[in-house]
Amino acid sequence: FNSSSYEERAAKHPHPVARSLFEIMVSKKTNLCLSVDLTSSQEILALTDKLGPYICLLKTHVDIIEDFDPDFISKLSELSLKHNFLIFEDRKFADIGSTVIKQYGGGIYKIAEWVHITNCHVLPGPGIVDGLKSVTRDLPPRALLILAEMSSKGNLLTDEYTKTAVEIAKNNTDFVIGFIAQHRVSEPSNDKTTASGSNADFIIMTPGVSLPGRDGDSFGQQYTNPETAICVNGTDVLIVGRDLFTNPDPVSRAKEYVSTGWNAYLKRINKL
Ligand code: UP6
Repeated sequence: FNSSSYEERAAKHPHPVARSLFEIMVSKKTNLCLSVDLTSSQEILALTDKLGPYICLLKTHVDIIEDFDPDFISKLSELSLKHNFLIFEDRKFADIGSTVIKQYGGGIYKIAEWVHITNCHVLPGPGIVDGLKSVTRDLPPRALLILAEMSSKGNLLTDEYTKTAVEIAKNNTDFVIGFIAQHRVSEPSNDKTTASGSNADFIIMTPGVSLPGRDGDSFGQQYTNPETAICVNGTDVLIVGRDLFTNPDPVSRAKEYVSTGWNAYLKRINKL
């Protein structure tokens, strides 16, 4: 697996969003992403302010918010500066290029304007990536993750699908910085003679992560523990939702994820 440190990867990475994510991870010593799947904007802001010091990334599902208004965006953006984390809207775009252009750049949410990272399925083919990329042309640096694998039981993302997703990512390294996946689906290659982008250092982010005790839910979610995710499966960022936001003491729980996740990372890079 990728045994380079986040520092080394930050120093070499050509994409500014990947660089800032690695730099945040190093300076805060955390690889935790909070998936703040709450439906009230007040609750989201309050929990984000509490857990902000422990996370490198905040993952949102902005379309589940019941009382969404543009003021929420400015408050969330202020929190991202105050606590130094990036924002990832888990929009899972899945339509043709010309439609995702409007979904990403327009509507009520105007996701591209305030979100550093978003994600998409590549089910429609590479045109979805071209469409999304075209929205970011005049914006500050923006990045995309491709869904290469899913955590849910019976999902249809076959090995062949995952391979194609990796190929699409390699052809778009000016925008795609990594994958939502359960494993390290692509390693940087040492072979300098291969096609452009094949040396890309993709960031793996894994949802369906929980400390022992949570086995799944009644709708097919499956969980891996943080150590396995990092040391065995080679992930870089742990995405945790319900085990944090339904916890009566989310700060203590977040600290457990931070220390477990960071120690597992140090073990992987042979620094522990
Ligand atoms: N998510 C998954 N699995 C995937 C992709 N995304 O669970 O393969 C997202 C869900 C949710 C979060 O949409 O926001 O990650 C997981 O939440 P949980 O920790 O509460 O299960």
